[in-house]
Amino acid sequence: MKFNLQAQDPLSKARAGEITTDHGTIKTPIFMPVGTAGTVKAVHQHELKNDIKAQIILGNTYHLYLRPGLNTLEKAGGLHKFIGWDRPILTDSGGYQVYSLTEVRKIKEEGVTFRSHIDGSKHLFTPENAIDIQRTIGGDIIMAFDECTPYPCEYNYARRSIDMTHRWLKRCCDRFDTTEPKYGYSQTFFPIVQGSVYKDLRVKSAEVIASFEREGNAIGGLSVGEPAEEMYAMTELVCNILPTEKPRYLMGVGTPVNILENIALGVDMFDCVMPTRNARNGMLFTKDGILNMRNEKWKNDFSPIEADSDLWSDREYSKGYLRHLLTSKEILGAQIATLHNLHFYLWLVSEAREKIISGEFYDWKNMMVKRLAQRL
Ligand code: PRF
Repeated sequence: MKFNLQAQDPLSKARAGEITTDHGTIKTPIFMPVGTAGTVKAVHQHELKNDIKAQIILGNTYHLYLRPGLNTLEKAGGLHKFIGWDRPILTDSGGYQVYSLTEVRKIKEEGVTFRSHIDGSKHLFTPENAIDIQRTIGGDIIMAFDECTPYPCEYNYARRSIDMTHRWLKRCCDRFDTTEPKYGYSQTFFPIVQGSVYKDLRVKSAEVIASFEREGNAIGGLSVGEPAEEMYAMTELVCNILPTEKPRYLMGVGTPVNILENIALGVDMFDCVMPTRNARNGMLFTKDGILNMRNEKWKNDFSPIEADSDLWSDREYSKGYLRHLLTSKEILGAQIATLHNLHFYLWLVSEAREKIISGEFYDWKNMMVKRLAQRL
């Protein structure tokens, strides 16, 4: 993997760059649609490529390991081949999904035991097998096995937790550095900063993570319920410590406003279920604000979802029809709304990139932040 910094905004910490992987180049800042179980829900790979212009998508170790399982993924020749996607893929380590999806779990020094949310079967994730599993899935970028602390979190718990996450990181690196990719293209490994909302813990964690000198770095443990101002304060602190010449990935963030604010603080990569999940619940993100498509007020509005959009389905279908599909729980409603939201998120980050390159990012961001938060 290579990261090439191309431009920096003079009035903020925003940057534009290019990440090159064996599956192609990613122009940053970037948003990565979440394809948890080998599919970005309700979207064809063809649409991801041609309509949304996704440059990289995310997969989840936890889900893919449980189903279809490693045997199938290995026989298919890895996740890219299995799902028919030839651009980059990033996989999360499972070090978040086990905490958010499983009820019965036990966190120990060795790793985390948990029960499958599918059939109740018992499993153990360790730093070592999280790397082995991600080797088999075959993501271009693979993630450290960490503990994402909840919010709120006691200081002493968060302090002990980062120490364990750092010990786990050493074990992840040892495994990564002594194993090979399975499918002939290279994989890179990103460690994850934790530390809850405590400044000294974030500083310490960022310093430890930076000292591992991997090709990119991630920030975890945010957007877990803390106020946005606390999130920004932590991102700012951590971005000042993580090296400038490597990509920074803020995990699981966020709203369009969160994305712009964090770009301004120096973040290059984002992922979040919000555009896809909220689409299925009828929430549409637009340049002028947020629209609840289940609202009665759209019932007899036959104007296009977005008349000047360059997405065909935004021009082709009316708000009233989309409202009907969503309230009737028709599959096509989820498809149209998801396409719209992902297209918007990818537009937002590519526009941010252009503004960074042209030196207009700061004022544009402040103008957009006001518009994006409006409820229409
Ligand atoms: N760790 C991992 N994945 C994540 C997170 C984390 O802290 C978050 C937090 N927002 C989202 N996804 N491994």
